[in-house]
Amino acid sequence: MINLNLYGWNDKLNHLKQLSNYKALSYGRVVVVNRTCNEVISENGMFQCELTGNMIFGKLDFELPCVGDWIIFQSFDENKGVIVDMLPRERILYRKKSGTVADKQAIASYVDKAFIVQSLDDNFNARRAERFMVQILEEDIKPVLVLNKTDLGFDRQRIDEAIKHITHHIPVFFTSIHQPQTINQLRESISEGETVVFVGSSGVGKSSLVNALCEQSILLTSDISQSTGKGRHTSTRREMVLMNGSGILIDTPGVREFGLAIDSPDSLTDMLELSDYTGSCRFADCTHTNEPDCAVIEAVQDGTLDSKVYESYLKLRREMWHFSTSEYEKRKRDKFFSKLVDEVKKRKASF
Ligand SMILES: Nc1nc2c(ncn2[C@@H]2O[C@H](COP(=O)(O)OP(=O)(O)O)[C@@H](O)[C@H]2O)c(=O)[nH]1
Ligand SMILES: [Mg+2]
Ligand SMILES: [Zn+2]
Repeated sequence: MINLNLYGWNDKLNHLKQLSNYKALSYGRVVVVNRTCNEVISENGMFQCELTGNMIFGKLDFELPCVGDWIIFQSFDENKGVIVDMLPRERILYRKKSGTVADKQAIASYVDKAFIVQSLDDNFNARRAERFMVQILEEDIKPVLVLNKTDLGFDRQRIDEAIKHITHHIPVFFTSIHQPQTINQLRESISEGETVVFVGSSGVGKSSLVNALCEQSILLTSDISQSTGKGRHTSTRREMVLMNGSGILIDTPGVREFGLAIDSPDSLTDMLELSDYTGSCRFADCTHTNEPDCAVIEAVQDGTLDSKVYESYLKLRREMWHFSTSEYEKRKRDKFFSKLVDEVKKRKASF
């Protein structure tokens, strides 16, 4: 019998399960999502589960089970099952689907912490760290900045300076897979039953860190190919692994484009430490773009506020606004479709 508490199962989830029509069936957590079937860890081991037509029909992509979801399934073989229900989702990490603007894709759910991994070479980018942090905080997930590959040598002062405005909201770890004590420190920050998702560009060392934290090679890393000298990208599927006596780690393939799939830009000023200034603008509804006596613009002008942080703020805000309008458009569209369905039903009934 597998103890699902180690995978994050708790009283609250158990209560939610009792509300399902299928409460008598088996339950488990999605570990890997494939096109046609999901791997689910349950009290009786791993099951390959398909989705019922009802589960798929009428659902948008991001509403389908993702890694981390808790689902209820009917088992029909020693290790096969059909997913019949999904517990209400919490703390989901979304990413913008490539090609479409507002469509989002669920990366992982029931996430407690997100490790934003960057490597201390050209990959280090304070703007990208801000972007990840903002979205993660919006989802009530704790962001953690993991700056990896310290062994390559880096300018600590420059890094500290670049991230000083966000460190109130985000703990920072400096790691190297070649320096075990840095991995131990990271491991100690993860508690039992806690779900940690790793995000960041491809090649920064996410899979290597997961392997190092688990003290075994569970995931494939993109080691430099002997023949071409180029790195290979091998972790194409999202994977969830259990750490000995500790948390649950979810690796993701490189997420280059992490869209802001949220629609409340208000907290942005707080996250980027602009609230100190926004309170002193002349107008209460100041947009901090072209108003007279705008304390934010003044702070940029006199150098107390880094102009890069200000630009980042404007950019993220624009994106959020864009998203909220498209969400609104989408809801309008959904309403239109459900009306259409109602009318078709009515017409059918009158035949
Ligand atoms: N020097 C150094 N290389 C690392 C470190 N962590 C990972 N790597 C290397 O970086 C490459 C990409 O690692 P991988 O874990 O596949 O990155 P991912 O794409 O983020 O999962 C591999 O060649 C790793 O061996 C580190 O701390 N220091
Ligand atoms: Mg990887
Ligand atoms: Zn202002």
